[in-house]
Amino acid sequence: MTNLLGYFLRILIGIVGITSLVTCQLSSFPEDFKFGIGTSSYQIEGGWNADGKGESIWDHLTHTRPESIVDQSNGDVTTDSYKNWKRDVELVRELGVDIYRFSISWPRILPNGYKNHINKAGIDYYNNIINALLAYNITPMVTIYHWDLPQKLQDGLGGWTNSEIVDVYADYAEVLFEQFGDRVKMWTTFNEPWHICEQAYGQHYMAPSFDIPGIPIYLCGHNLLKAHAKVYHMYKLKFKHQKGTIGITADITTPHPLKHNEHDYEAVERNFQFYIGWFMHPIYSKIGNYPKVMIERIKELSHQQGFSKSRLPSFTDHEIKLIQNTSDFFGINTYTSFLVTLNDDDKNPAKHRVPSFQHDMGVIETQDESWDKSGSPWLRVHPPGIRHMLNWIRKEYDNPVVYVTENGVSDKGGLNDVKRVEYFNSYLTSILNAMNDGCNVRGYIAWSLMDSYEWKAGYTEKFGLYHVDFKSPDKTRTPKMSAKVYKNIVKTHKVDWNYMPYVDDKSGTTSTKLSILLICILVTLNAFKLS
Ligand code: GBH
Repeated sequence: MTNLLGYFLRILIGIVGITSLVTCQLSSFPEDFKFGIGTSSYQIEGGWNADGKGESIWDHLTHTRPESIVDQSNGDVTTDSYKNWKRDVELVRELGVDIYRFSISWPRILPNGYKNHINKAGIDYYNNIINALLAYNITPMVTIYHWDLPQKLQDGLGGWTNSEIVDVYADYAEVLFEQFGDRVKMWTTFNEPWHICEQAYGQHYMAPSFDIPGIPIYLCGHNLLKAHAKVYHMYKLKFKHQKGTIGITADITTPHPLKHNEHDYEAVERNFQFYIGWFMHPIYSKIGNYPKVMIERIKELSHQQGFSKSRLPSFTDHEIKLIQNTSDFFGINTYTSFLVTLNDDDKNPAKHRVPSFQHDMGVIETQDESWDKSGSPWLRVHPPGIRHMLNWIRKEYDNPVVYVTENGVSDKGGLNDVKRVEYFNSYLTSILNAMNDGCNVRGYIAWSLMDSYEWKAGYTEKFGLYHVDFKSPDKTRTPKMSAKVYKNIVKTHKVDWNYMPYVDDKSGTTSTKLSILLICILVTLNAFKLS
């Protein structure tokens, strides 16, 4: 009897051993999966007024209202990538990635915003970067707009709230296709429309930092979608011969139900629609237009609030058709998750201002205190979120081609960034799970190449795989542990939990790993022998 029990126990342990070995095998990304690394112009370039560059809304905000930045800093110099671009291309190459995702500064190309004056030095700057990347066989993925609008367009037009911006943006994009399109084959029209509109016009957050909740944000979104579609069609017609792809990148903090009841599931769905759907429903859904829940809620609330029409503008049928199917890939940025519940009382101003985006959505967002903290107050580590989010996109939009265009975590500094390594491993594992669920994820772009200017948080939050010594004259870059691990992930197409060897003090780690392996092998062999 005891013999029999021992016999079964051994088989059981053997099975566990084999399964763990097999699951290791499955956790690898397909051969043609693309890995990349990302940055954005204002965050890394510096040279804010060098060689004819015009002022951007971020130059303006940080210069005129430095108190609105946590450490009163600005991006005047930051990592000085304007001067150090060669070094930065080398960093990208060191990582071995397929893609470098960076953005072009509109006022560096068109100092006044308009195409009547093109800044030659700006063109040269990006040409140099693009050519250097291609020489190393790295694909440039260019974001046309990552938040640094020419200040002249803000002052003169009211930025994204004026429909004039549609044509002006299209002119700017046309200059980029003309100048760089022979070599750049991956374009993104916008990085994070939600931030461009809600966080910039609806609250004092991103530049131009207006605090006019619930009204200009929807004008901004409307113009942005039209601008996106206009540029997409121009690219596909006039620049067809360039044979490139063009998409858009939205962002989301993945919502999960606070409690498992119908009420909170509705909050999850509404949250997805207000963040992702606002911009992606018009482009990706079969019926086009804004999500039904946004149209209905904003119309109803506007009416209750005494407005003569909905604060959410409406598209003509022609416009709806024009915006549909205008993205070759679905870009998504994500960092963290929310727990959500419905705001029971729609008229409850104590919870949300009236009117406002948050009040229109009618959802209360919190985070689980048990989720690991990062270097940013808004970012807690919750890896299952990304799988949940990718599956929502799969089901909602008929499984489009997806690129995770940003994902990463912040800390307060240091080279032994174990938490960042764990973050990448666990989020990538969650993406693999999503791919096993059937999600069509084709690429992953880690954020960010190096520590840089983190918008309102200034230099107080670090997202880089490379450390930047901002005090040194040449802004010295040094790889963190995460750079070495990510390099290995890119090379092997597998997550890498064996990162301890990258720590300077690695006493004991190799022997621990060897003993675990030995035990696994012995147990497996033993089970085989007995059976
Ligand atoms: C990305 O967007 C940006 O594309 C990138 O430039 C940036 O460096 C990266 O994130 C890291 O932040 O709770 O009110 O403080 C995500 C933008 C900006 C999302 C800050 C959360 C905090 C909102 N993030 N925001 S709040």
